Amino acid sequence: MRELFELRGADPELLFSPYCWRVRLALLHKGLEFHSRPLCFTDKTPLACSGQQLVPVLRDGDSVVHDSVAIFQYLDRTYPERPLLGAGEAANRARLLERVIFQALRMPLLKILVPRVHAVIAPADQDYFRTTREKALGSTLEAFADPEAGAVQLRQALAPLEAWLADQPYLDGDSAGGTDYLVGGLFFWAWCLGTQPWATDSKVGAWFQRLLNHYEAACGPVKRAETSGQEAA
Ligand SMILES: N[C@@H](CCC(=O)N[C@@H](CS)C(=O)NCC(=O)O)C(=O)O
Repeated sequence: MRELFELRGADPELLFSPYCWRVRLALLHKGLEFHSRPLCFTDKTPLACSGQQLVPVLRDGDSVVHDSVAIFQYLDRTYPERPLLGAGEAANRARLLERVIFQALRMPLLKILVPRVHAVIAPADQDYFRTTREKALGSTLEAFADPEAGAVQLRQALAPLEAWLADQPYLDGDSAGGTDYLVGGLFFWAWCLGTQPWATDSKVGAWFQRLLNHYEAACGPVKRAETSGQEAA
């Protein structure tokens, strides 16, 4: 049996972790079915098999793999058809690109999404989220959150992707691949939390819609948190 341990909100169907979305998209790309094991932030016991406390964790028969990029590499090694990252230099370049894009997009998105995450998680998770994130961010959640500044910074950070997608439908070319899922996970994070801090009619907006359509055609509608009115940039 194949199991994906992933993060859930108070609603068990609300899955919002960007790293877990990467793996969902990668498993779909490979055509591999799995059982979802949605966990709250503070529900760490099921992760003991992985020797660490973060999701995603993929259990595939006797193999237990954590970390989204390591899972991509595991999937490529174990199921070589339809490569995600490719081998050798290609895999290394994909990892580099993931780092660069991730660094650029994560902070702007966090400024937008931190209050949303706090709002959608179970009450028992809220203290844990606040304590761990305030320690990591070096400020209170309220002082850190700044959706307007985040949206401006995100638009700037998306400019290279916007230019890249002017010439091709996917980051990896004519069809979606590992780079699309590594980056796309961040967009699913925002989307599931009920926000859309990018313009629908941008190249990036159209690219995300293609990924979403593809996912929903195969797996059904993606659960989104209720919105409070703040929508597309
Ligand atoms: N580098 C890891 C990051 C994993 C990670 O940070 N996961 C978060 C969910 S978005 C987590 O498990 N957080 C649980 C916690 O903070 O206790 C990956 O790519 O999978």
